[in-house]
Amino acid sequence: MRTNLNKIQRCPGCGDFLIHLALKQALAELKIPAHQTVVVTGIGCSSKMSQYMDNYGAETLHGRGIPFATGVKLANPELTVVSVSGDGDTYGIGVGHMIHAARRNIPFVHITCDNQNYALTTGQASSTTPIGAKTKSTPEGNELPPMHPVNLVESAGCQFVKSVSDKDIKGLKETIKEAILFPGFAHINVQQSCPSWKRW
Ligand SMILES: Cc1ncc(C[n+]2csc(CCOP(=O)(O)OP(=O)(O)O)c2C)c(N)n1
Ligand code: SF4
Repeated sequence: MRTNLNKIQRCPGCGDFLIHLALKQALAELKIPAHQTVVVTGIGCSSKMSQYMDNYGAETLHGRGIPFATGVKLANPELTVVSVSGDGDTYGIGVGHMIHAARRNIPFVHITCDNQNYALTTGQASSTTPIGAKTKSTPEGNELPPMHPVNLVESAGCQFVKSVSDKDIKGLKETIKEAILFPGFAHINVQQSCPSWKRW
């Protein structure tokens, strides 16, 4: 939580508003006190979320939120630890950490805000960009097949993997609650809208 913050830096219509709201509501409905909650993020538009929550938080390095969250949970298993980052962060630069978190099954939640692009750096193609999508880095259309994150994380051993749309705010909130209560590593892939760059 940043105490000197007077503005949330997001574009109008960004799906991160909905994911942020669902996470806050889930924590409130489970009555988990702020001083027992840590939200860890990587770097990206979605990763700014740790600054905007009322609990403890850490905005770490690009792709490195998951190892940081693992360390927090190991150091104090009583804490509720939620890691949040984008698809570039989770399935690109940080994909190795995601696979090993799934294998280790340490009980914390990772939420991927999957807007199918690297948004903070102005919309380059990521691991989940569909074939044909025109982005800053693929002006003629993306030629690479997208990764299927749910299959990937499941095959690495994760026993709680769900995919939810940011538009299903109630479903997302309930899924986050289930994930927090799950006694192992839980991963939620949120299909996130990004009106500024995701135009496919
Ligand atoms: C090691 C490193 N490489 C590259 C960057 C530049 N960088 C900052 S944010 C970002 C993209 C973030 O995309 P994503 O994780 O999908 O999150 P989004 O912004 O879409 O929410 C990149 C490449 C960085 N900060 N650190
Ligand atoms: S660029 Fe996309 S992900 Fe980033 S704040 Fe704007 S709408 Fe949200």
